Amino acid sequence: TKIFQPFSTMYEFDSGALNPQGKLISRRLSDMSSMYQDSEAVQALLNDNPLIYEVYNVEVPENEEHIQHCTTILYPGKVGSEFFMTKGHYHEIINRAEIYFCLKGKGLLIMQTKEGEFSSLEMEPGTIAYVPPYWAHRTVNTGDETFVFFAAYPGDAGHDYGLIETEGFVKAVMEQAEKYALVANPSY
Ligand code: PAN
Ligand code: ZN
Repeated sequence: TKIFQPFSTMYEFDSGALNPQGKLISRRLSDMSSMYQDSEAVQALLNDNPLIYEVYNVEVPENEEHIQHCTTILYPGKVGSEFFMTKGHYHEIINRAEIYFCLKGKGLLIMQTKEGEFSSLEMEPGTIAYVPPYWAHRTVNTGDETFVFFAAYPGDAGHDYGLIETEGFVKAVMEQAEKYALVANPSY
């Protein structure tokens, strides 16, 4: 057996970034334009193509021995009245769980199973959310500042975006009367 060397990473409290930054993933509106409800609002924003979120991912091997960990920085904003959000996914190995720890800002963690069960949890600094095995998960920035959370999950979990890309989530998170509302997604 090859022994892996211990190491640490610094979390930057102001920005939410990691140092060293690891593998950085950036997603703009054009990377997920079909996931928002209001296609006219999408078209109107596509020229600017806003940055919606970034993931700083500590690089460890993608196998069951290891624990993937990363921060997600989800910027504030809306597409029409739908809040900025992550793509969302099931794990490729669907029975792999995950822990989210909110560090900054506020948001909503929405989850669903393939049987159509739906659940949501509010996140604020200090909230530790548990995503159990079999639940797809997406985060939504429901505030007006940057929403940041740390995540840890089994090394071999993988990400399956396919079903979410075609069907979406059971509910969309929209702004209504200066609060958020969960609205049925007609294409689910
Ligand atoms: C998170 C997510 C991250 C970005 O680290 O991957 O927040 O969201 P999407 O992967 O849905 O674009 C996680 O759940 N990892 O398993
Ligand atoms: Zn995940």
